[in-house]
Amino acid sequence: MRTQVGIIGAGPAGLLLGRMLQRMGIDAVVLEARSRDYVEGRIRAGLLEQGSVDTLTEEGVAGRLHREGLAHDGLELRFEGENHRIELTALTQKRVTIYGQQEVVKDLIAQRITDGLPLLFDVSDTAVHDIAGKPRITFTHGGVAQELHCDIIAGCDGFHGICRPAIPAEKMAIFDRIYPFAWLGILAEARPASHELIYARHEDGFALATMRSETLTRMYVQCAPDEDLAAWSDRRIWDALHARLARAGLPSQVNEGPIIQKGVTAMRSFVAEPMRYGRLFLAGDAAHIVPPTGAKGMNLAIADVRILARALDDFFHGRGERLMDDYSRICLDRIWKVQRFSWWMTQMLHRYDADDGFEQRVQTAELRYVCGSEAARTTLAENYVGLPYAV
Ligand code: RFL
Ligand code: PHB
Repeated sequence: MRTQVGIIGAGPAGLLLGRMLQRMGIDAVVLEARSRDYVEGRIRAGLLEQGSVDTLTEEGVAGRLHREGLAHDGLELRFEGENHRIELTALTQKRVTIYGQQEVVKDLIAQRITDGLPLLFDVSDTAVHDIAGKPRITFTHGGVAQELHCDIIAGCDGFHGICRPAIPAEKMAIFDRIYPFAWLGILAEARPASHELIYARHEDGFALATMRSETLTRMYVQCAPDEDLAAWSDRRIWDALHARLARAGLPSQVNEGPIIQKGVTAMRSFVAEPMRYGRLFLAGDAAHIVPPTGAKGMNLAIADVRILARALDDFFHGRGERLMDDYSRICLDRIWKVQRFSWWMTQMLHRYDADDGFEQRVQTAELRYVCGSEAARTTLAENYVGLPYAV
């Protein structure tokens, strides 16, 4: 087989890249290790920046997003039993939208299948070859070994994929922080606690109340990185949520309901530099991970792909390699700003076990400063709704 761009991974990065290339008249084949059901059912991110919504709209894949997504004009910060609203839209003229990552993925898959474009699920033994010369991808599909020749390989295969490790270690610098805590996340059939997201700092640890719809609530509580899920009965989870999201003197807003999914998410900041080697380009989680506190992972994947698609458009349409050569630099400028924001939100809102009270007082002071200063609220808001795109 032969194509112009071999895309490895059908997450938000790979699927959106496939769609953008299609509209630019560039051929691509998307290869995915998992089944369609698995990819469409994987519960992950839920919050889209304004720019991500605009990008999906421009690409003609946002019909359902506009019907079912929940647009938010603010968020709530809760600490010391007090609630403070950050007016995202009043401060930035932008909004964020709650729409599950798996819904974005479903919409992109449906579009690609409707358009009759190649998207192979359940591929195994994927490997990349000659990435500095004439690249090839080998894989097995339906029990048959296959070879895909391409001009460019897009490594959109997430943090545990095969593309990043295919780059010689001496050609890449890795920057990594692992946090001493994780998030225990639940999806429950219950009304959301509030119509906006609540980020809470409490002496027992962080909690976040978010949602997927008016009837499906998504909540997270800080837990140990090696947490045993069996130690968290439904009762213990609800009690933790009531306590951590409490407002002094007011009844709990947390609505209980059947918990239909539970999982633990590790917290990490990770960047691989540069994001290109020869004809292999990395995009999304394949190149970087942020802790989920800033709600940035999927948005950053979309931002990478916007630049990669433009660079490939220039390359395949005779406008040269300048943007391809600049791909990594342009992406990393945004990535490090987003790393900083995600790290800052994380360290301001989580409990550090070794803390002797100093950290906690600094966190409270920082939260009070943020809530009390319009300049600081604006800084939080403009990062949260999404920084402007470079190109
Ligand atoms: P993905 O989604 O991991 O997709 C990579 C795909 O590649 C496939 N793959 C392979 N395919 C073929 N051959 C191989 N050898 C392969 N190896 C892997 C995988 O099966 C997979 O389908 O990466 P992508 O596209 O870069 O997208 C990144 C996002 O998924 C991720 O950053 C976000 O989910 C992070 N995240 C959040 N991001 C946000 O923007 N807003 C949020 O609110 C938000 N909340 C979250 C999050 C992530 C979380 N978890 C579970 C990590 C909340 C949580 C709890
Ligand atoms: C989510 O809705 O799952 C979500 C929202 C905001 C975050 C993280 C996760 O910061």
